[in-house]
Amino acid sequence: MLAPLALVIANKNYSSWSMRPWVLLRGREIPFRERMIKFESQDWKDNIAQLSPSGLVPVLWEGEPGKGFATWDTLAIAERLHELFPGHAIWPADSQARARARSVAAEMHSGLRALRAAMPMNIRSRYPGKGMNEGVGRDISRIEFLWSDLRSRYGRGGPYLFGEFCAADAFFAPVATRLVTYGVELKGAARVYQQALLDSAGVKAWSADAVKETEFVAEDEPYASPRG
Ligand SMILES: N[C@@H](CCC(=O)N[C@@H](CS)C(=O)NCC(=O)O)C(=O)O
Repeated sequence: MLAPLALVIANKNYSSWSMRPWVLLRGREIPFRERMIKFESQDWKDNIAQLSPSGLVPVLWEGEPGKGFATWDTLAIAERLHELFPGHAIWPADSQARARARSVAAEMHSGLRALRAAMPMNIRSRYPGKGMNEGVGRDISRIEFLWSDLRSRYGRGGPYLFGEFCAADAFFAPVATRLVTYGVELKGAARVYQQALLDSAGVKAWSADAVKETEFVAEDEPYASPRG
């Protein structure tokens, strides 16, 4: 029998990597409990070594966090969920669609770096116009192309990239919120998809928690006015 799942995550306002498997588990209706370990907290200092083999979040635990079996790094977590829950459509059923979904999730994971660097996730804040530069503009054009291309090729069965909500959507969830934070407006099918992603059950639930958080993490706040 499968041990109960626990996902170790950090602050919902800031931790884009934590958001991905969390919205995937919610989106595919897989029960789990969360163990939040906030950035820069005493809890982090005391417990991160036990809760995360890599020292980073997220980590999926089968069984008690820190004692059961760990899978870390978002791509590995998606693959582990695919193996553990073959009936939950973590990736699309069609082989080519599945390969394409994995390609774009991997591209998000290792690429789109200008966007990730200049527009850090910050769900509760609004910084329209901040963070834009040439590289970010290129990344946004790439996202706009990918989203509308995938929707037209694979999206007939529902509002998401491959129809039903899958791991590829989860990988792009923090991009959808970043575009809101930094006031970037997409066009056409990409914009419609962005809204569907923001309205999806998992993203809504995560964001509702994120806006209530009050911790300020300076490293993730390049555009905030100094506090004091
Ligand atoms: N490639 C990793 C990235 C994980 C990552 O960078 N997580 C950040 C939080 S969003 C983290 O744990 N930062 C803490 C630190 O750098 O000490 C993944 O896909 O899970």
